[in-house]
Amino acid sequence: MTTDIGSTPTESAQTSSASSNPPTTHEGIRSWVEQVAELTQPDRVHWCTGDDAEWEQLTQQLVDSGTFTRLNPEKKPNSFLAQSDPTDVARVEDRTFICSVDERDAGPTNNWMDPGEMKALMTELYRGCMRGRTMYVVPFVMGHLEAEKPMFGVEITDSAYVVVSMRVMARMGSSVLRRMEETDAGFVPALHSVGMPLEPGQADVSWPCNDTKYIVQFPEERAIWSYGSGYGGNALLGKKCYALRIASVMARDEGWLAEHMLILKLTSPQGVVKYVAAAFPSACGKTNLAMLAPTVPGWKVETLGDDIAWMRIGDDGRLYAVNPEFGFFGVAPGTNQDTNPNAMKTIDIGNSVFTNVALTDDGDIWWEGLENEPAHARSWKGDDWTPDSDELSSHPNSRYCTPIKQCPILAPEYDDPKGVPIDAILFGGRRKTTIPLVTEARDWAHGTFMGATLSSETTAAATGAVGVVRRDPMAMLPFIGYNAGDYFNHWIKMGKEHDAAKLPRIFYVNWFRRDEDGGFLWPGFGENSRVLKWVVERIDGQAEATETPVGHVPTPASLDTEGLDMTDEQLEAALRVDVEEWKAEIPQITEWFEKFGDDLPTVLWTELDGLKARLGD
Ligand code: GTP
Ligand code: SPV
Ligand code: MN
Repeated sequence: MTTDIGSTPTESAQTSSASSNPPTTHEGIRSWVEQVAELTQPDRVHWCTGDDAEWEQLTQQLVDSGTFTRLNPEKKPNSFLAQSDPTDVARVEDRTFICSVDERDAGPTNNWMDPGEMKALMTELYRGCMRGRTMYVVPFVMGHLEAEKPMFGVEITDSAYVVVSMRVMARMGSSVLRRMEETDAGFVPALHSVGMPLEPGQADVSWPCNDTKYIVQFPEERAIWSYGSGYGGNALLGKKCYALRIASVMARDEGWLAEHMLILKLTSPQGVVKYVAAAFPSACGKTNLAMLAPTVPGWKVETLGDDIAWMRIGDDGRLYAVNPEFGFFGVAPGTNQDTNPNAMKTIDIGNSVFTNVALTDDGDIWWEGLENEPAHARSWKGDDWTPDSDELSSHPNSRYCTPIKQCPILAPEYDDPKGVPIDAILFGGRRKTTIPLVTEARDWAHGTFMGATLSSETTAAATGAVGVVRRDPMAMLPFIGYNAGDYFNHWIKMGKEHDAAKLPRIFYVNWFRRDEDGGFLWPGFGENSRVLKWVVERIDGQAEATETPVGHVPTPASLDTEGLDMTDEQLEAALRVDVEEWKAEIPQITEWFEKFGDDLPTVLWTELDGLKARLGD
């Protein structure tokens, strides 16, 4: 490592005064870092190595500053709890912008501002915003470093919490920087600041952030500017900002797909392997399905990813998926030994960061739905909490951030840069009514229609109202980096330009349908393996289905219900296609499609006409 002229003897080789020589020969990175330092005026610049010593140093620093509480090492080794500012707990969709050159290219579903105007505005916000702080430079790669074309990024941030979390969530540090230098690689510049400079003598707070927030993507430039929030989806810029918003634009231009999907490997009792990708909106069950412990005997699930899939057509014409991430940033509440034993095993190994969950008196974490409810704990807000408290112990969008390599059922194919050939794509959402447990699309265009009209109740993963049904196309509403009409067209084109027989079959699932008393009709979690089994049997031409106006739905007998604790009536209700309920969807779908004007592929109008006709007018 190069010696920094400006560093004091006590500082590590990677930390320097802002003006000293950076430890890289990569001109593009050097000049960008210099430029940002000039604007934001940090006290120090730290080039992240990603090594253990750096982790030790930064986590200890976060403990000392009160951002982190070190958990009891006998319960959760090398793990930490962060309590955020109570206003900075989720993605901020109303503060998220796609600043394309033309407003038309952001489409009707994104916030837009002229890129020049946005840059002028944010430049003023960034001016001096890192005063009194350290500026961290995080070289990272989404996907494999050994990929044919590695997808590099550099995040500049003034948050050590972000650096530590990025180390869990993405491949980052010196090895990535070296590869970028060797190949003089291009990269996505991703600038982040919590937006809280410290004046001389001013004490820091445990979770610095700013009431003014901007999460901004510049799609043509492939650049990301984020300001004012420390929360995962707003601040770990490799994740939603890069791997979904910017990558979806790259994917459109280059003929592939960047999707909000889990990836799993399913092995039948006969040893037949299938790979499934599934898109459910935020906090609607991807992590849980990805790590499923099947209740159907003999079936095995292994995990490849729980949030993002990049999918490209391979030489054999099949659609191959890779998970560009390196960790899980999972919803904590509801996770337990019963619903997701594999997530529990993953976090129990340690090396994890928990945000906005409760701290037990013996230094462990707790959240709603976890076993062993404590008699007393410190809530996510730092208050005394007991089971009688009126408030939740944990924020509904509290999260665990944990290395994917610790997952006991991680599929070995995770390490293959080529990815896995996807056999089935599932779309799904949270709907109390209307949507059956599982429906198979008739073909790719119909599947695209299902995805494009996907609807779900909003969750705590984003700020704003919870429980409101909205269209969330392909579970990508907050993540499509361009005009959603063009995005639908891109999906349709994928089906037209490639051999349909080799593409995945498409299904629509709903684990969240309710009975009259408001209870879930379907037990979900491990029992979802019954639906996966039906999906595989459909692909192999073995399972029966009823042709309904909305697609192929299982006959009750075709679903494996051996040992399932459900009455025939309940099962029938979970599978029911209620023509009146569906007729009520039509005006909503029509209104949704009308938003896109001429940009909506006509095929989708044709699909809607077909649905209307089948429902009978
Ligand atoms: P993001 O990380 O926000 O993209 O979410 P995700 O799709 O990975 O959601 P996750 O799997 O973390 O699930 C969110 C919530 O849904 C948790 O509280 C789960 O307990 C609950 N959940 C997951 N699967 C099921 C299911 O099959 N049935 C029911 N009723 N709830 C489920
Ligand atoms: C989501 O909201 O879909 C998440 C969590 O996966 S975050 O990465 O914070 O956006
Ligand atoms: Mn997500």
